[in-house]
Amino acid sequence: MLRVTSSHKYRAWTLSPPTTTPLPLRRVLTMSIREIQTNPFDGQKPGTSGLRKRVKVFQQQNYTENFIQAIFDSIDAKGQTLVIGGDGRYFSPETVQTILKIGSANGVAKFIVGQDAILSTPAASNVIRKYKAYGGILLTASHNPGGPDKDFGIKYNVSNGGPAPENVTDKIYEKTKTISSYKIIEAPPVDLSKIGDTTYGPSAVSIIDSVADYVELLESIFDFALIKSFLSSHKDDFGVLFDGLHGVTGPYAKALFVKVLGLPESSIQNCVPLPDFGNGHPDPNLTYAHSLVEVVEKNNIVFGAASDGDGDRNMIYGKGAFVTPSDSVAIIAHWADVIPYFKKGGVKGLARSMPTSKAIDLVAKKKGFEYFEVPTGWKFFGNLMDAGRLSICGEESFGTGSDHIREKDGLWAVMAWLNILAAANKDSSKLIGINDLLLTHYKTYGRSFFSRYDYEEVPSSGAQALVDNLNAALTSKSLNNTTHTSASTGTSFTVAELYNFAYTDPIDKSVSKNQGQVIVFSDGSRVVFRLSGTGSQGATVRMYVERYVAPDAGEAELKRDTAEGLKGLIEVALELSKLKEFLGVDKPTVIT
Ligand code: VG1
Ligand code: CO
Repeated sequence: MLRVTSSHKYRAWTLSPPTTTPLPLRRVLTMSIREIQTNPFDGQKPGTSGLRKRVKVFQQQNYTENFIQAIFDSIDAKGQTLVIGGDGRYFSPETVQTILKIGSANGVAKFIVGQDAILSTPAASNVIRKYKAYGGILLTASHNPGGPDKDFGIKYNVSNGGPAPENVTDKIYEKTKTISSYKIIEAPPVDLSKIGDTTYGPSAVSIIDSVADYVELLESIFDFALIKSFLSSHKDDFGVLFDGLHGVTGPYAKALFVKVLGLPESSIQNCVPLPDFGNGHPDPNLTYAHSLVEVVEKNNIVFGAASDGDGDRNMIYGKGAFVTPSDSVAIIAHWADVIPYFKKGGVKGLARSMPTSKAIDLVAKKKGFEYFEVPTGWKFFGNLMDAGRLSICGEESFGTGSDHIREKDGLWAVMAWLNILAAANKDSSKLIGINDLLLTHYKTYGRSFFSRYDYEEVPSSGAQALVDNLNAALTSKSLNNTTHTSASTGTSFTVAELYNFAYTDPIDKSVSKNQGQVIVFSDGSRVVFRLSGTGSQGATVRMYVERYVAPDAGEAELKRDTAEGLKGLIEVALELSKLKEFLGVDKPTVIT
């Protein structure tokens, strides 16, 4: 039961009709604001990308309300416009109504909401920017599974369209620790399925088409005419398949691939968003996007791609060809000038998250671009973009994007690849595919073999012990100059340096410490250990390994299988971190 602290907090609202054109769906005219007493919940700390917990946790009485009120207590949204979007996962429609009620009580003037609570993360970023909103609340746990027993998430984005920076998320967390009440209006639910404007208590609500603005944005970036003519002249030897994994990108992909590019319906699959993602794991990697991999292999599809639950990740995968995200962003950076957006605006700078391979650094060096290494999480790219110093960036976790918005963008990356392949094939008599582009790139820049091992939902104590042990070696320098030899390959690696990554934002000088333990070897190879900030239960340890091979290593070496190329280094990394001992597990949950 809701408890009202005192009756004088009731306030009647009588709305005067809008002064301009009457809104078509005006319905709620009188409402009252109530103040409900509540108690703080532990652990409402936003992680790498918002607050993510099990749905059951969010369903506890006042849990979601507290967090939403904490957002409003940390920002000044009075009289402002706020965007609400998300991947449509289980518990989203209810939460949209909660945000409308609490947001309205906190003085939000206007809400822009994606139809059926759907706006992909990149589309929401675009809508915030395009309509000059104050910020947005995104209901998503991204690639985490959805459904009554799975995950939900709430993320706040600021006016540049990007995830709130740490000073804002820290403030929200502080508020959640002391919250004693939240404000709410009593109002009937808004029909999220009907596009149009309505008044809602003291506020206005605008339900918008989830797809239109985003398609228009991509049309302004890529050479669609070139892509279209390339695809139509290669109907027989260049099959395309996009897999939405039942996440939010379905309707966007349908608009782009079928309507705009004129590809057959069979070029998209799993493109109806489902609240539980069809009971799948909407994460575009070789393990979870098996629905894509199987069909691509079976039907000899040259160009396949998939996206995650909220549409900000991507995987590029063609028949016998897998592009690591670290290579993908480097290749897009190398080919940038075939993309009209960069041809016109130029490339201002490049960046990657710390664990991402250094492939993009090599492109920056060769082309004379400024480049940056930031901590994990897209929020760190925003300041650089706003300052006009960053155009293209990426993360090893299947995140690629540019300064067209302030989130990573799955379908943008897919279109970038199609644009590049269309341009590469322009004057070629033989079809140039994904592997041809990769090899040419390696022959120019060398190859950074890269892989990530995830140990999901391990005991937090074991994860902490692993980190503590590395920190101890860091302080005592006990690992420095030690040489480790892989038993199976016989390769030796000597530790040159061990450090804990910290970042000072070049624009606002804010400092983010403790971003992962990095072991650098004398041959330039790297191993990074990091605790995940997006897991919803227990701890997840990530181990990232990278080994560079120079362009002149020879074709056989450059084309080697990733697992082969990294075998020795992985063995050494596991041995010197004592990972298996600390975590009590033998094998990673996922290898990407
Ligand atoms: C993971 C990835 C990180 C990414 C984040 C959000 O974070 O490693 O690169 O930015 O997910 O992506 P972590 O802290 O679990 O390693 V998404 O698509 O979940 O918004
Ligand atoms: Co995502």
